[in-house]
Amino acid sequence: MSIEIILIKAREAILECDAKKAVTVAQQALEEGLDPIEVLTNGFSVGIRDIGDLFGRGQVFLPELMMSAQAMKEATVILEAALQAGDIAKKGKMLIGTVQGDVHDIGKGIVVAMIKTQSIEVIDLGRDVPVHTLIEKAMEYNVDIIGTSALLTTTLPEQRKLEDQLRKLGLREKFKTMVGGAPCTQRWADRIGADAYAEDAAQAVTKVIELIGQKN
Ligand code: B1M
Repeated sequence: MSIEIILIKAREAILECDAKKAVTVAQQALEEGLDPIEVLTNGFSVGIRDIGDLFGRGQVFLPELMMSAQAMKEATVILEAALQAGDIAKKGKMLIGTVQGDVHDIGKGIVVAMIKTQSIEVIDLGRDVPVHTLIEKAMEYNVDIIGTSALLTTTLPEQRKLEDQLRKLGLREKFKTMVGGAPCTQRWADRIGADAYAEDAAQAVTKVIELIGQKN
């Protein structure tokens, strides 16, 4: 099956909220030797964003959105497993979490999977993570970078809270920070004083490597 057909089917599976189809398409993609990241980025992710737009316009409802998210997660697990793990803890360490009040973690999962392929250790605290936990764990694991993902305009201020809290505790210079998530922009990162912003998982990898270079 060609990459074009796989991408169409991947998008369809998410729009149809069909986890079984999503899993089959992910497996087919791997059997065909296709790039898992391309299938995630240009297939499944397009579907989840499209369903998000329909949700935003009131054309689908929360249960469908949740089923689509579940289908996306099941496909993601299969595709991520095919990514090269690489040797852990060679170049640096990063802590990452979705900010408090926010349960969106599909995109963060893709970012984590991509960064792990670069011999960078990633400690993923999951979702709905308070700022104080991010800081405590960053200290405990002595990481180089703290990354936060925010998908809601209402939770975006948590990224600013992290910057403020780090400054208040005199820890701002100890860590590099990176922000991401759909409502996030370079302008926002500049405004709050984050060290880096990444639009997608591929850019996140580039930025993380740059940040680690600046630390060493
Ligand atoms: Co929600 N949701 N959702 N949702 N959801 C959005 C974000 C929304 C835009 C949909 C819409 O209305 N059109 C809207 C937000 C509106 C706003 O704030 N402006 C919204 C809403 C309103 C809500 C609820 C409030 C709905 C409700 O309950 N009434 C609720 C909130 C719950 C909460 O968090 N407290 C809610 C719930 C959910 C589900 C649970 C059903 C599910 C999440 C499941 C999960 O993640 N486990 C869900 C989903 C799936 C979405 C959409 C459809 C898709 C998100 C996604 O996975 N995108 C989303 C619509 C959309 O995004 N267009 C939507 C695909 C993913 C690959 O992209 O996450 O952007 P993304 O990640 C990218 C980049 O952003 C970047 O790289 C990733 C990979 O390329 N990136 C980083 C992300 N993090 C990064 C970190 C980095 C660097 C880069 O460095 C640290």
